[in-house]
Amino acid sequence: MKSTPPDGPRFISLEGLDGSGKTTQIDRIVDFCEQRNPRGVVVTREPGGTEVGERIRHILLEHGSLHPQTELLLLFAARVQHIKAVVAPALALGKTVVCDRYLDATYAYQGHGRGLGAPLIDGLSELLAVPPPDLTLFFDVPVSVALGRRAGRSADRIEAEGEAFFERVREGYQTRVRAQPERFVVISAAKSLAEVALAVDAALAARL
Ligand code: Z5A
Repeated sequence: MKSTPPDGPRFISLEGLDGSGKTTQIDRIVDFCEQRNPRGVVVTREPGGTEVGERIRHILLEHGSLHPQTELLLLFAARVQHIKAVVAPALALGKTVVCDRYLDATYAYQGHGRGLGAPLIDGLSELLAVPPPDLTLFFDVPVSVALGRRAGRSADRIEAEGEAFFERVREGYQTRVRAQPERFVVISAAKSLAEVALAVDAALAARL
C-alpha cells in the first residue's frame, strides 16, 4: 500500500453514488486545495479526463448492451490513458489532482454492482500499475436519497440500473472503506448542502 506523500495528500478522489452530491462540492474542494498548494490543482474525472477517455465514457454511458467484462476493460483503457496523460504528469509537477470518481468506483460498480468481484480488479490494477489515491472523500447517502435527487433527470445506461444494483454499489464502497479506513473520509451526504459543505471543510482541514 502507498504511503501519503511527505507534503500531504495530493491525489484526491471523490466517490459516491450518482446523486450523492460529490460534483456539487467539487469547486469548494478545489478552492481549498488551491489555497494549500501554490503549484496548482488539476480537476479531472473518470471515466474521461482525456480525449480518448471522453470517447470511451460516451460508449460506457450510452444505451445498448455491454458485457460487464467489456465495461470493466473499457474503464481500465480510459484509466490508463488518464493516468499517463493527466494524473502522473500533474503529480510529477507537484500539483494536486482532484478526480471525480476513480478506482474505488470500479470496485463498487463493476466489482459489487456487476458482480465481477475484487480479485479481477486487483489483478488489472497491479498489472497496469494503477496508482491508488492518497485521500478519498466518500459521499455516503442511502440509495433512496440518491435516487430521489436524480428523479426527473434522464438516466444513462448505468443510471438506468435498478435499486438493488445501487444497494450493491453502496455496499461495495462501504467494503472499500472498511478495508482501507486510513485513506477514506466518509461524508454523511444525505444532510443539507450547508452541512455537507462544513463536513467537507472539516475533512480537508484535518487531512491537508
Ligand atoms: N463508473 C463506473 O461504473 N465505474 C468506474 O470505475 C467509474 C465510473 C470511474 C458516471 O459517473 C458513471 O460512471 C457513474 C458510475 C460509472 N454512473 N452512475 N450511476 P459520474 O460521476 O460522471 O456521473 P454521476 O455520478 O452521474 O455524477 P453526477 O451526476 O455529477 O452526480 P453526483 O456528483 O453524485 O451528484 P451532484 O450532481 O453533485 O448532485 C446531484 C443532485 O443533487 C443535484 O441536483 C444537486 O443539486 C443535488 N444535491 C447535491 N447535494 C445535495 C444536498 N446535500 N442536499 C440536497 N440536494 C443535493
